[in-house]
Amino acid sequence: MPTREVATKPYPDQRPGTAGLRKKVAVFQQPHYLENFLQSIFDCHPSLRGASLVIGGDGRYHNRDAIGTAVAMAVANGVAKVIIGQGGLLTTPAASHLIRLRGAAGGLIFTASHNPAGPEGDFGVKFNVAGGGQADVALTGKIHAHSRELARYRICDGLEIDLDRRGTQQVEGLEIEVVDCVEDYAQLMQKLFDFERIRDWIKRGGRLRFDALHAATGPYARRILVEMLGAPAASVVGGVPLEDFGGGQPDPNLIHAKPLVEAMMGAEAPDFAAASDGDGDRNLILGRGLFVSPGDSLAMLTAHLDRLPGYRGRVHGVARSMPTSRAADAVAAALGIECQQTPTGWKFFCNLLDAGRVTICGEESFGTGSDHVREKDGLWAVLAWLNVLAVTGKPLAALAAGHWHRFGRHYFQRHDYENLSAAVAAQVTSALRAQLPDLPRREFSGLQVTHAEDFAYVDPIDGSQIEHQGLVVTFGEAARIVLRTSGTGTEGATLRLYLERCEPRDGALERPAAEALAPLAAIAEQITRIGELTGRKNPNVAT
Ligand code: G16
Repeated sequence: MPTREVATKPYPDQRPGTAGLRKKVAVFQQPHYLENFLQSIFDCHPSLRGASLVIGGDGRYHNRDAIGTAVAMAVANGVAKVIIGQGGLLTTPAASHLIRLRGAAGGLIFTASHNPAGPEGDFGVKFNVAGGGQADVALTGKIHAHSRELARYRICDGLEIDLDRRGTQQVEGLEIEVVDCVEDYAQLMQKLFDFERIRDWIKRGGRLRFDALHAATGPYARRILVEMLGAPAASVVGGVPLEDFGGGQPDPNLIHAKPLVEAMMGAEAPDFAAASDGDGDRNLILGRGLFVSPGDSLAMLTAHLDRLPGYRGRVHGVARSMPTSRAADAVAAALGIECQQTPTGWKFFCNLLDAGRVTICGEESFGTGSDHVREKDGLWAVLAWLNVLAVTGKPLAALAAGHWHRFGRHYFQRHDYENLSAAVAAQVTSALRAQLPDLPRREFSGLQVTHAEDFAYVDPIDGSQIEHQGLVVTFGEAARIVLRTSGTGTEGATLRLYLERCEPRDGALERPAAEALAPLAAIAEQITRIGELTGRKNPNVAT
């Protein structure tokens, strides 16, 4: 089969964001666009030559075409073997696991995560390296710079692969192995969690519901929750992956998973419910009448982790992204373990995980995971919670109440101001940045600013540094306001305002978050003037 060199022009917009490259489908469908970016990866990561590459995606529109292109370019760029999830499906955490399991030199995951899909929707590429983590900032910077200079890419013509047939095919010196997308991942979960106890919890009447939102986790949830753990088939909803995710947005939060949230507030609610996103790395956790915020979920799982088989006697530390609430810090202090604060982006956890400094990590953006892979993992969080429910025998609401009575409650909300012009977003950010030096010791409605900073991070393992990762105004242990620009949007700029207020353990612990945070939201407006400067009365989304 002939390998060709094709002339291409540079695409200056191929700058990877928080997790890979994300654009509208139409942008990816431009001639040579995807090829250009992939060639840049092959050129900047030469260890792929002669090695294995894992390929999969979340099943969204354009997934199969993109996989075809990636395989044709892998042959032409000297990759020895590609391992592909059957039907082109692999969740991001399952891909991370496969990379580790097979000693692959990298992985391509075609997904735009929780963004909408379909011809009018979004598409994306995540590039992970050996060890299973996302490419670091230095490598993505190199890939971007190279993509701007690239003049030619290499591709093999006339390649036909059957993505639906499991097994090995040999093409032009390239071995193509199509694997069951669930099998290896399910085996890993069995090692970490007490399946026997969860099965027993279900047998004794524990009821659960999981909404895969018609995205990649459907086959995983059906196999693990239904076939292996014995939950009734109807426990998994939205379990069939669709190219447009059924027209919905697979964003597991209070807005996009509203039907599930509402069901959990009703009289017929099961004991536990959860949802995941397009590529299966995010999670939403609900108990009967209760939404567990991601920061609380991280804190509570950290507190119970030692009781789960895969983690007994080896909980070394916890890490959270900077905007995530400080609920986990309180648990770490009580357990006497390390607690790290990193910039937003799962890749910043990887060095800490590799070094064994932290065992569990989490982000406010509905991401939780551990050192079992190098990505956040939606179904892992679901199974961890089911295991906690099974070993404690307590309802989720009782566990949460007990936790808050012990540690206090970190009320948390994120307000998103979407699709702003870049100029307006920059104006809000620079106005706050300019004020930072004057904020300490100022008082706002009884809360005193103790610290204000433009968050910078020095990686404790490799010493790499990064600046401007969000503006933080801290009111001691009592509260924080954080402002940062999203790195995952595909339209205009999105500003995120994060509000965190810690209610002491003898305080009002059972209030709705919006109510508990209303005074802090008013202070945030006074300090940032985000509503005034953007001309938006309210954020587009508050989660
Ligand atoms: C990606 C990263 C996450 C990060 C999130 C933040 O998530 O993998 O680590 O927390 O983006 O997004 P933003 O920059 O918009 O706040 P995902 O699930 O979209 O791949």
